[in-house]
Amino acid sequence: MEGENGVKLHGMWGSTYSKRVELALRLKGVTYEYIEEDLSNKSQQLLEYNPVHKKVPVLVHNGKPIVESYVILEYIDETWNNAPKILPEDPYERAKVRFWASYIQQQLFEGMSRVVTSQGEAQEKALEEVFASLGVFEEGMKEYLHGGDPFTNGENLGLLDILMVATFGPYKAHEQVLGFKMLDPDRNPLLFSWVAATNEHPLVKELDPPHDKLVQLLQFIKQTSHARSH
Ligand SMILES: N[C@@H](CCC(=O)N[C@@H](CS)C(=O)NCC(=O)O)C(=O)O
Repeated sequence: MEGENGVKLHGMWGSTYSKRVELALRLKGVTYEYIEEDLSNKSQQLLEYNPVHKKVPVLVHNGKPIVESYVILEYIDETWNNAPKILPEDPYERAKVRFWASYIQQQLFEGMSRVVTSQGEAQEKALEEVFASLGVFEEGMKEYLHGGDPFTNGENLGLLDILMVATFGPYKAHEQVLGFKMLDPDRNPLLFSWVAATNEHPLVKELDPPHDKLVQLLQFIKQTSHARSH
């Protein structure tokens, strides 16, 4: 059994959800032990720590598990209360950031997953929806991305930067697997330059999965979801 002290993270290298949590821990300067899970043969600890969903990421802090990436991000921000803060201090600003965080998850990430896992007409429809959502999001982010700061949190990564780069950071791998662009500099210049700048952040670079390995994983996800739907 794992010890009671310290911080441990059960994750998976290619998981956007795990990446969110790793970025937050590194941003706060928290030392943690990383445990890579084989999702086709999950560890006993993972099943015990997350009996409801049996998914990664799971953060274990002094022996206590915290699950669901978004919940973990807020836990990290509250527990390691040092700068940089991941969420704004002001309740109204925090509410707005949470609204957009949920938009990234529900409209962008889930929309993008539908594009990857569908084909033909269904894929075209899913893609149109993602394009429409990206347009709305581009407008919404104008409030945060102006005045020369690279990130929505100024010089530091904040919640929206973490979620956005975990979702769209590997856009080149997405393009290679799909054969078309979802994040297009002509259609979404602000979002594109934001993601490009975020990809250059040293912490993001540290966690960048190898492009070819990610392409293989995405191809596998695409193929297995197509096989299931036939
Ligand atoms: N809502 C969860 C989603 C986590 C999730 O879907 N994790 C995937 C890896 S990307 C997983 O563990 N899948 C294993 C399974 O479904 O059995 C979160 O935000 O943490």
